[in-house]
This record gives sequence, structure tokens and C-alpha cells, in this order.
Amino acid sequence: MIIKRPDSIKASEITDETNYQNRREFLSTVSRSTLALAAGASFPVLLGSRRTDAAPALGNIQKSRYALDEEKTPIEDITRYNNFYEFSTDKEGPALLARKFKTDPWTLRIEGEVNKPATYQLEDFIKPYTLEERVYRLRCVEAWSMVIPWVGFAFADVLKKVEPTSRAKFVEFTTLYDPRQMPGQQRRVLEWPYVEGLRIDEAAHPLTILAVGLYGKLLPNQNGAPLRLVVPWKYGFKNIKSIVRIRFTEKQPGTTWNIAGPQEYGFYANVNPTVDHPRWSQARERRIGDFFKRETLMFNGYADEVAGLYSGMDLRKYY
Ligand SMILES: Nc1nc2c(c(=O)[nH]1)N[C@H]1C(S)=C(S)[C@@H](COP(=O)(O)O)O[C@H]1N2
Ligand SMILES: [Mo]
Repeated sequence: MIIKRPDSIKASEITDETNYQNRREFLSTVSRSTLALAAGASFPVLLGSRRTDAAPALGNIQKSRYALDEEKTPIEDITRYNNFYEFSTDKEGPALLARKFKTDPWTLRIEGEVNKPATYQLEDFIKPYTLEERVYRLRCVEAWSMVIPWVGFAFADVLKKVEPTSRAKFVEFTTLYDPRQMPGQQRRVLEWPYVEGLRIDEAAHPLTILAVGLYGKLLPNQNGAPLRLVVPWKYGFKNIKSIVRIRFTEKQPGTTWNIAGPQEYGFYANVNPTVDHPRWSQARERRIGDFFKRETLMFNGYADEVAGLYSGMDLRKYY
């Protein structure tokens, strides 16, 4: 089976579609604004609540002991340069095309090898957990990186609540499938819905979080609202966005990029400067905003915390 990978899509194809969508988006924004004006609506309504600078602030955020002491990437870059193929395969697309994405109400299913399977409304799922700000690096497999002040909670706390059974060896995460809202899903650039997975001990590691916000505010849609995974020692694609299902399994689940290109993207996907992507080196990265590249750190700089999870494993084989 030949899967059409993003790099085999003609640039013109993508650009044309994006321009088309952007124009539609622009037109509908104009008409909504005009309507709002006519109705005498206030300025914030006019701007629209999904604008990143107008996102609702989150309360009760604790400072995490995992805060990095590194310069943060500006919010404009974090919210305008995204990989979110459900909306667009180009990086500027998601910010525009996800503006009307509906994240409220949102239903999350917890199922599989777990004592307390349940279907949650998002607020009820989040309520029991302590929100923390955790400044983590995100390192994309395409060799750019950012430092992002995520707001989220430890996945380990979720595990305590839902009680995986002794047969649960892996956790599978699934993104929403809704091609009407997510125009990228109307094309087979990847197999939809996007799925990701972790070994249960990786999921239980205190650095693994579910994020609901960044920079103290609710997650912008293009960053994976309303709920996304952040595993800071792995390549960006593991950090699955807009999650609707978390399933506990005995067998290793399939993962989207591994299915699309098993030679290029493994299940583990730990940031590793010594193991190259077949088509490019992974030794260096460009921090967004920097001119010069820097050396990529083993496990994205989190080796002290996580190397133990992989002791005895050949990381060339388990890439
Ligand atoms: N559902 C879904 N999740 C996804 C992706 C995607 O295309 N779809 N892209 C991944 C990739 S490749 C990266 S680098 C990060 C980017 O996250 P950010 O836009 O918040 O920086 O999201 C990851 N999660
Ligand atoms: Mo990525």
C-alpha cells in the first residue's frame, strides 16, 4: 500500500487549498464582524474569543518544580507555527483554519484495561487535578524547537484515578475525527484519526502531562485544544492534540507516523541526536527565533529524569 506522505504532496496543492480556505475564513470573519458591528456588539466580541490574545485566562495555576530556566518562545510563534495536519499540512494553516473549531462541549472516553472506564465531559475530567505551569521544550522531528510554558496536569494523577488493570501495558490516545470541522481529514495525507501511544511507565512518568493551556491561558485551537499530550523527551509528533479517547491496552498500539513511515518514525521517538532520521541528521536543531542551530540534547535534555526508562534497550532498534 502506498500512502501519500506530506513530502510527496505538491507545494502548489497545499498552497492552493490553504489560500482557498483562508479566503473563505477571511470572508466569513468579515461578515460576522459586520453583523456584530451592526448589532452594536462590544469590541471583544468583534475580535472573537478564539484569537490567541483574547483566550480566556486560567485560574489557580501552580508553579511546577519542572519549570525550565530557558528563554520562552514568544506566544506569537507558538500559536502561528504549528503542525496540525487535521487542519493543514503547512505550518501557518492551523492558526487560521482552526479558528472555528468547536471544543466545548467536549467528550473524553477512558476505556480498555482499566477498573474505572468512563465517559467524561471535559470539565469534570479536569476538575480533580492540580493545574501547573510547566515550561518544557518541544523538539520537532523537522529539527526546529520551542520552549513553551504549558499549563496542564500530570498524567500520573489520571492513572491513580482511573486505575489501569495489571494487564494494561500501553496507553493509546486518539484525536477527534470530524472531517467537516477538520478539513485536512478530507484528504488521506495520514490515516485518520491521528493516534499515538506510550508504554505505561512512560505515561506514568512525572514529566508526562495532559495540557489544557499555555502562557496562562486556555490552549489555542491550533495547539490542540481542549486537551493534548505533552511528553517533553520525545519528538513533537508524540504530543497528540485534541484527544477524545484514552485506551489502556495489553499490546503496543499503532501510532500514526509509524504507520505512515515505519522506517522513519518509530513508536518510541525519543529525542536522540545519535540516531538520524533516514533522510536527515537529528544532531542539531534550530530554536525558533534563533539564527544559529544548536546541538540537540539526548532525550531533549531530560536524560537525568528519563534515561532509566530505557536501560538495556537498543535505542537504534527502538527508535
Ligand atoms: N492530532 C494531531 N496531533 C499532533 C499533530 C497533528 O498533525 N495532529 N502534529 C504533531 C507534531 S508533528 C508536532 S511537532 C506537535 C506540534 O505542536 P504545537 O503546534 O502545539 O507546537 O503536535 C503534534 N500533535
Ligand atoms: Mo513535529
